[in-house]
Amino acid sequence: MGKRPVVGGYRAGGGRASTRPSSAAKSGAPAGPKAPKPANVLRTRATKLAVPQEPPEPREFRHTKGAFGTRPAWMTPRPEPKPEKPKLPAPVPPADPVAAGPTEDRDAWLEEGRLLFARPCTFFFAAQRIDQLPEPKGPEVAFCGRSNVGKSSLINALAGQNALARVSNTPGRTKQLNFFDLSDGRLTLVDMPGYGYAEAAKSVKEDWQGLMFDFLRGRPTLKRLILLIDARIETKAVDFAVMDLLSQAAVAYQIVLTKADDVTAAKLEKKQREIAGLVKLRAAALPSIITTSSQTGLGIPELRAELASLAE
Ligand SMILES: Nc1nc2c(ncn2[C@@H]2O[C@H](COP(=O)(O)OP(=O)(O)OP(=O)(O)O)[C@@H](O)[C@H]2O)c(=O)[nH]1
Ligand SMILES: [Mg+2]
Repeated sequence: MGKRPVVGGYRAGGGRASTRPSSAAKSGAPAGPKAPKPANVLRTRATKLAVPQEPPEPREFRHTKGAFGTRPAWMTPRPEPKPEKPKLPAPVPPADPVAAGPTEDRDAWLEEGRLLFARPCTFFFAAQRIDQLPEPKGPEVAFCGRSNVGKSSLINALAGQNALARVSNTPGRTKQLNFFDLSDGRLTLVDMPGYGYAEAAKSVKEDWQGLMFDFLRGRPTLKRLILLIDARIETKAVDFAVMDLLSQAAVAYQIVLTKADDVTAAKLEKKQREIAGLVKLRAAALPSIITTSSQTGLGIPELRAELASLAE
């Protein structure tokens, strides 16, 4: 196909033909095939002016996993520095699980308890009414607390006998005042009916509780009441009511926590603190609390020693 003719500056068939002399013509160089450009020729104005610079520091390229997938660490906003926590007062040291007793000559103190309970402990009387009580013959200690708190079990553990007092899973097992003679009259232990037994008929509850309170109020030989509180559960309103009644009747009482084997160490400590706070507010309550388990024997030597201090 031949070249189209140029007419008045226009190529026939459209398109303007250039009338300018070619750069080759301007320089006087002979027109011919274009020479290849050297590879390092910078073509743009900006890049021609650009001053060659040091290559940037290589960025650390850690990836973090975020809500939108993995991204480099430098894209992740830095977390705000955490405000400093206000300093809390130093924690109160945990209550000694068996806080009773002296720190000096403790072994001698414990030995007194061991010797007392090494002697025979025998059941000798049951009273269902207040006018049936046995003649007082020596110092007495009564064990009182909610139904099922572990009163009978604790008496068995102290005496080192399994079946001295009747133990039962059914609350309300002990329905009378049971008297046990320890070491030929040196001390009498009294196992009391429990209070706060929700299932019991109202008349029955009144009988038991009436008996319990009449005994507490009118027994001159009663040296101390051991008030049992279940370490596993919250202290109930009825327990507070009994503490108030004991204060009114001016009966000295000591709180013993039971079933410590069946509670976590943290919960037990919380309970000990709670009870320690309670006894501080009640004049008739002894400040020392004994934590026990009839199953593991925790606190039993300490409770024996406490009771030995009341024996004749
Ligand atoms: N894990 C555990 N269970 C205990 C402990 N002491 C008593 N129990 C259990 O608690 C239940 C009630 O024990 P009891 O000794 O009969 O309680 P109580 O206070 O005499 O009860 P009432 O006579 O009904 O007022 C029984 O099933 C015992 O086995 C203890 O130290 N640890
Ligand atoms: Mg009982």
